[in-house]
Amino acid sequence: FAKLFNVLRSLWLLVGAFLYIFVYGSIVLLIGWILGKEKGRRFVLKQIEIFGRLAFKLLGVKVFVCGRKPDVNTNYIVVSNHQSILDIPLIIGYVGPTPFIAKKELEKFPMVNVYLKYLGSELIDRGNVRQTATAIREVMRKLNEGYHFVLFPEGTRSPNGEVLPFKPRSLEIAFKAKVPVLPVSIWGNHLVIPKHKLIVSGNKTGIMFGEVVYPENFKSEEELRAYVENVIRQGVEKLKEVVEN
Ligand code: DD9
Repeated sequence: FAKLFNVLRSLWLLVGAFLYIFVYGSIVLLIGWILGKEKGRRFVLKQIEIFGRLAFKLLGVKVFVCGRKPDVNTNYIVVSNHQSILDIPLIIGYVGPTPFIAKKELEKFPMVNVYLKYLGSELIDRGNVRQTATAIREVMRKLNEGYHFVLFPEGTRSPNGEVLPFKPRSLEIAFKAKVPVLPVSIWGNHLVIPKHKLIVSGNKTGIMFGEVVYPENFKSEEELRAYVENVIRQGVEKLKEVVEN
């Protein structure tokens, strides 16, 4: 019976995602355009945040939120572990509608790519040195304008949810721009929609906020990276207990 339920949920994921992201998503963009620049942008961003939270409700997944998002009176970079495509709705729903620094491959997802761009995301083609340099310059420019960003320093989704080693230099942008880092730990999304699968299975997930980290307190990117990685790993361990019990 549980298997049948999961198959039905997976079908629902495909149909629901299409209706929500393509059909409703187009209507939202149209209303945003009609409302005009500022009012329209506020409306669309609110809808993106609502989508982030509703995605879990519609899939029948309970979200445990540990800790409160700390108040930071400047812009920051959200640094999170990465397990599943569901990390994107989880972050936009519970951290806020924030641009992503992500792999160029996400450009392939119709409509999602429109929304990623709408948020001001920078998609990086890691095989292309020149494009990467331009995208990083753009991130730096937007950080100076006060944008927040989300970054997944493992560089890929972890297949079993365990935190992968952070890629060397992955926190260089935060270190160079001296922008506070908001560590975020995720546990459970990899069970709901695992990497390379569209079968919905688990029904619990969680997100935990760590204390804000200030890059100016570190001598090098390596030191900052090791510290943040450790905070996120500890967060994941605590979350496992909350989500799995
Ligand atoms: C109102 C539909 C919102 C769809 C948002 C997709 C977000 C991807 C970043």
